[in-house]
Amino acid sequence: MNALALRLDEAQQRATAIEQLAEPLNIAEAYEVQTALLALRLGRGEALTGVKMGFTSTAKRQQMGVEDLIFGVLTDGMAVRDGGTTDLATYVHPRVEPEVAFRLGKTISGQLTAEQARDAVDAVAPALEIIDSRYQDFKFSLSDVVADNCSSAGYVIGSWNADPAAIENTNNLGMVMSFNGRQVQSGSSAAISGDPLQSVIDAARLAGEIGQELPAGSILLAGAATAAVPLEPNSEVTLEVQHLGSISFRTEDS
Ligand code: OOG
Ligand code: MG
Repeated sequence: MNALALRLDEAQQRATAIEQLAEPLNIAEAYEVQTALLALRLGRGEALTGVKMGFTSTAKRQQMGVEDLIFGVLTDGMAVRDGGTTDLATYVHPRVEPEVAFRLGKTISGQLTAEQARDAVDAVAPALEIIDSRYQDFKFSLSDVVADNCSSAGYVIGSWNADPAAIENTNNLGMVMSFNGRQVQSGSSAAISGDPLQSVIDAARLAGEIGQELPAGSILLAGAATAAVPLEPNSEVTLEVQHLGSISFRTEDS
């Protein structure tokens, strides 16, 4: 299992794709590889900042041909500052997705009611996720992508909004993502499992299933509202989320 984590870690660090796994893993084994990958990042001095949900929208499930919800981990080494720049040479074949992020005010794990999930969130923000499969052609099975930490590569979070009304009303916000002012995706936060808050419930359940908890202070990326779009060099990527504001980052290619 660790050998697999080392291969995926090296692929990420060298920004070079590897072949799909020859031996199929079961989901529990795939999450073990993900945990080993995180240990390698922590060993390099990175800190865990949160988790992300994946395949929460029909658009994403159709784009990637997979059916189940997945979750991955985020570290400070993946954070891109709002208004900052990221170098495309550090990724294999990066794509970007429009998302919503929550910040947890309470530690959660296992089954939560909708009310408990809402209560565990202390702020909400617009977010962009940069995903980058370490597999050739961005192709994978469900367990392959889980082992690859669900393609996690980068994320940008906007200003946190702690207004209880904002947290309560994330279920139908208009979202527009643009490259250099040209709209590339638009949709609604309703595409994220009907309501992005559902991702808090699902993340707590999935963490509980593998004996983990999501600590207070964690960031939770709720999942993409639309299909992902390949990043292009020298672009300004912006996301505008109704009521929550806009965020952006620039791409360069060294
Ligand atoms: C897996 C990551 C999916 C999302 O928001 O649905 C994801 C992938 O598509 O490579 O982050
Ligand atoms: Mg995502």
